[in-house]
Amino acid sequence: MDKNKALDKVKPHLTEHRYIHTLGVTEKAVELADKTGIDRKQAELAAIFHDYAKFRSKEEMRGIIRKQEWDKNFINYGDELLHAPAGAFLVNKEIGIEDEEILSAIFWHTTGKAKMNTLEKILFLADYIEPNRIFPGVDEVRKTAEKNIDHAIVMALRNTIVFLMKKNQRVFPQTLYAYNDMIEKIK
Ligand code: DGI
Ligand code: FE
Ligand code: FE
Repeated sequence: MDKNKALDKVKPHLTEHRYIHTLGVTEKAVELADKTGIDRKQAELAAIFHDYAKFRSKEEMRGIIRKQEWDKNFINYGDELLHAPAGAFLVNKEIGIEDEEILSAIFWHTTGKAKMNTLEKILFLADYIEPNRIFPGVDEVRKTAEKNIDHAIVMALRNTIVFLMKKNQRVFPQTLYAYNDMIEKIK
């Protein structure tokens, strides 16, 4: 699917703000794909559809996760997690994307996981550092990403884990596994 067709398809599902974020993630993901030598069209499509389910009802998303018998923790660890696995499902069913690597990158884009492949890493990081993001610490991660993508991912994971801890929220187990796995990689 070409870029403009994909953008036309995702746009009605997003707010203006979320669409602008999506354009930023797409730009970043393509840049990181070129840097790591992976397929830029694959990175582009994963980025365009990564937040496809963001505005679906929580009940619909929970229903999908239950029916697919996916990790119940996606339901138990905070509603923000629902749109990633639900999005992978809906992008496949409604848009017809069948590339398992794209679907997996969308599935894990919020939490990360242990042993991420390059596409999964790129989408996770692009979502965090795309140019429209403004939150404390993002510039430091952006600068680090210029030099070392794995280092930048560790920083993003650490920031997210600390952010959740400061709000007395639980951390999704795979996010901790992602951190443990990436920490070993940068040694
Ligand atoms: O959808 P976006 O806003 O672009 O970004 P995202 O998919 O990374 O979602 C960010 C939200 O997800 C943010 O509110 C923090 C939350 N989050 C990320 N990792 C975890 C998490 N929430 C919980 N409870 N546990 C996690 O491990
Ligand atoms: Fe998201
Ligand atoms: Fe996003």
